[in-house]
Amino acid sequence: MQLNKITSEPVHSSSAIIRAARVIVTSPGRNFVTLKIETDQGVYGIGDATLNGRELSVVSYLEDHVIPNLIGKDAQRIEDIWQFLYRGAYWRRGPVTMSAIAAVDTALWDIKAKLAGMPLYQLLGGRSRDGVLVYGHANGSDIEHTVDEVGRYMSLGYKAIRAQSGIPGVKGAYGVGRGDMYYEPADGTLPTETLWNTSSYLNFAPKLFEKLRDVHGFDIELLHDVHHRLTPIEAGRLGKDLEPYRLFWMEDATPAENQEAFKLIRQHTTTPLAVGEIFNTIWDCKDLIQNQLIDYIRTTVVHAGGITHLRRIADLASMYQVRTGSHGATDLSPVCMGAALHFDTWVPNFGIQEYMRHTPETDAVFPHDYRFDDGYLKVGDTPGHGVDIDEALAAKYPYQPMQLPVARLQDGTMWNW
Ligand code: CS2
Ligand code: MG
Repeated sequence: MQLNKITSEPVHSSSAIIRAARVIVTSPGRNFVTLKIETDQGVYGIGDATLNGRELSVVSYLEDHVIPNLIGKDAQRIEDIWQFLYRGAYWRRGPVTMSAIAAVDTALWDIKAKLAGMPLYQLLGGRSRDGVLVYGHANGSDIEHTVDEVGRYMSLGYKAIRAQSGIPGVKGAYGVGRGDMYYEPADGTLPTETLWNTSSYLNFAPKLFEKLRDVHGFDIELLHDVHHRLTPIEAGRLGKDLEPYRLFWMEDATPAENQEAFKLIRQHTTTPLAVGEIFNTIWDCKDLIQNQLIDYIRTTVVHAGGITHLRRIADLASMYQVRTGSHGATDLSPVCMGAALHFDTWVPNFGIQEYMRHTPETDAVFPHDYRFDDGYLKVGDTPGHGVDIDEALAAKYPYQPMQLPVARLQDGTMWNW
């Protein structure tokens, strides 16, 4: 039997030995970190490793601690490599570790699907749907502007729209864009200071959705992101006040470290709850799902350990009728989006996918075959996850240090951004 020269393991006929891996950092308008893994079969795969505002920590984790362990391994053994990186680190979980593992995992699924000559969704179990329902972001400086923006997204074909608005008395309210395309929060080498006022927000938000339903009716799905700002009882009140406007979901109503908090929210409202964009393993999701305290789980390919781990989370969620609603902000690269769309095309308990659209510069660096079609994103049939990186173009956009904003209350107290 032929043996692997580096690891002395048997080489099977289907093996694809990893001979090189490297990290590519590019900033076509914002920073992205991409892992590229090459095999002796001439096939390569790529995975997203972007952790907004903390990008270089994942670069170091990959270059210094992961890549040396990959060389010589069989890229076909995705599960074994996942377990090796997760158990082998000893220090489990956390956003840096799990984003690095996700990048490896995504690249390996890309390789496996390319070797099989299939689009990734086929390997996962095939199509469960024709297209992936996405929600876009409408945001405005005030109610009138947000109402117009929702109308504009409807005319673009969106069936589901997240609405955020500037709030009188709140400087730098979350989710309000500065350009005319969408909201891009990481905007300074040092964090921008924003101001938060819970009372102003709680009085304002129901008025926004009342107006949106008055003008646009009930045939459009509306979503809203509270972005971790409320206490549990405040979140309960907001959910109750929003009930007449039938939201698709209310997102991140309170920070989720204390999962018990969601019991209190649930006791007060039937507005569906979505959580999980900052979760990184199934352990963050377990209690919320098993106690049926949420309706949508927002974990993503890039921040929650890749396709391999996201599948476990989705399977757990399916037992409790919790559906997926993966994070898809612009700080998740097109590589993550491509992989997510294959996952969404397969996953039985799919709910919705966030989609913010990348800039033309970003789209050019990451050529991809997914496309928007009347409110849905559709994956192509290119073998793999269908996203590539143009390295020569990527090299023209060097890394730009950027951080996310912070929030303070009126008296200067630090709050949750
Ligand atoms: C947000 C994100 O899309 C969302 O739901 O919560 O914009 C989030 O603020 C960013 O991804 C942070 O990097
Ligand atoms: Mg969010």
